[in-house]
Amino acid sequence: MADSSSDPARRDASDALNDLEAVLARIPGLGQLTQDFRALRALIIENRPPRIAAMGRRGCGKSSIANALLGSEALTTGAVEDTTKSPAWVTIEHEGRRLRWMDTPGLRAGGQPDRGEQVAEMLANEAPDVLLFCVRATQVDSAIDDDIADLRSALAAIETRTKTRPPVIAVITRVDELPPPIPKQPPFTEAKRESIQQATNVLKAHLERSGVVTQSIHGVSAYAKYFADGSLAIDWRHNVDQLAVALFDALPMAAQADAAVAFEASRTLRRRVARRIVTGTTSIAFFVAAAPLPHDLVLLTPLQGVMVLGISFLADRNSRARMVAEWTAGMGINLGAGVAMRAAARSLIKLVPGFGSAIAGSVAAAGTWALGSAATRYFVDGATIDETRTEFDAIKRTGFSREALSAIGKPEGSHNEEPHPEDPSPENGTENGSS
Ligand SMILES: Nc1nc2c(ncn2[C@@H]2O[C@H](COP(=O)(O)OP(=O)(O)O)[C@@H](O)[C@H]2O)c(=O)[nH]1
Ligand SMILES: [Mg+2]
Repeated sequence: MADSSSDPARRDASDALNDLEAVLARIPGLGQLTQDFRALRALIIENRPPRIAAMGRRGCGKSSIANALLGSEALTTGAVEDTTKSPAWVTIEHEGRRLRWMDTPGLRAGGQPDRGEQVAEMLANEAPDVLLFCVRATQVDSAIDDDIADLRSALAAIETRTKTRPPVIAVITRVDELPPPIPKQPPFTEAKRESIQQATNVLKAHLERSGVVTQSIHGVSAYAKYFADGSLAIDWRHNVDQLAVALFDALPMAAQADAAVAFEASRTLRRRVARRIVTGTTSIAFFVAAAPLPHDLVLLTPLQGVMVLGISFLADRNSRARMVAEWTAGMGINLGAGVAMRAAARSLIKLVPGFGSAIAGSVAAAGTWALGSAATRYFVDGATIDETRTEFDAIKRTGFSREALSAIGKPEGSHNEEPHPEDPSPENGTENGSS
């Protein structure tokens, strides 16, 4: 995914949202949309790759976890790490799916006195969104106090310099190595699952005793091998999807869209990002149409353009350009054109509101919801353009679904909208941009 600054479509989308917010700033009640505007900006415009720092002893399987999440052999594994190499953040990328990753044996590993200082500095300079505390399944009870002490030092180093503490997710790695030895690969037997549960309890007790707060603990097997063409040769991954969801939930919103694309097992995550984009846009559309503004459509079109653009970013990288073209032809809605109408929206800023509304709020919301659902079906779920158009026409005919009605005006409550330390808190100004 390109940087927002270098991407004209994102710049246009940003302008469109700014203009729209400026128009709406004149109408009382905008405050209730602050969260929606913030979500759209975070998910569509400000998005960046998630920064994940994995800490754990050499060979515990940190790099394998990055590979398992991405679904490719992006990092070499099993290699004896070069202890003279400085710890560093790397961007790992597979077919346009990107993660910022730092893989470190910890502050005290390596036997070099300044190594810990280097690790602390890397962590503080580019604070991780999430810290993955990795412990090999067979070692949850062996010298674990040292590992936890190291984790605490890392957290303290980050907190001292950045004033925030990243969420910690604990990962018990290589769970396939727990008894019984057979079968080695998933699906695991009841006995193996019991061993995993036991290891989890042990680590949990150690963490609780030491007072380190972790969001969750996951027993994971990350073992996978790939053929030269990238296809899977052996896939013994276990629980990687669950870890991906936990990571996603722990991320600030600005990193969630990229994470949803990056994690291989991520259709549900991409669907969740799409859904948040659609509910946010629908709320704003409802407000626009219900407000005493003329020319609702002039305002709604760019807004819907931003929505579909954001959803299109969730498509597979390799097929996105083709899909955007097909969408334009098949749906008769040009992705670029909607956003380009912002010039018209801008002229409206000067108008004094006071006219009756051209369309009912519920109709505008229904149309927006239907369009967003269609875009999700097409760009995320992989429906064909014909299926998408047929469903879209059906929704337009039968009208507003109950689901759409209940989604209007409130952010999706079921999942984590709990702000990451990086997310601005709701009371931190309303960024109305009313100038
Ligand atoms: N059996 C098994 N082996 C694993 C698993 N994860 C990693 N490994 C192996 O453990 C070794 C070290 O893994 P690596 O990811 O390089 O560990 P790191 O040093 O922590 O980055 C490699 O040979 C991996 O293939 C796992 O879940 N199960
Ligand atoms: Mg490694």
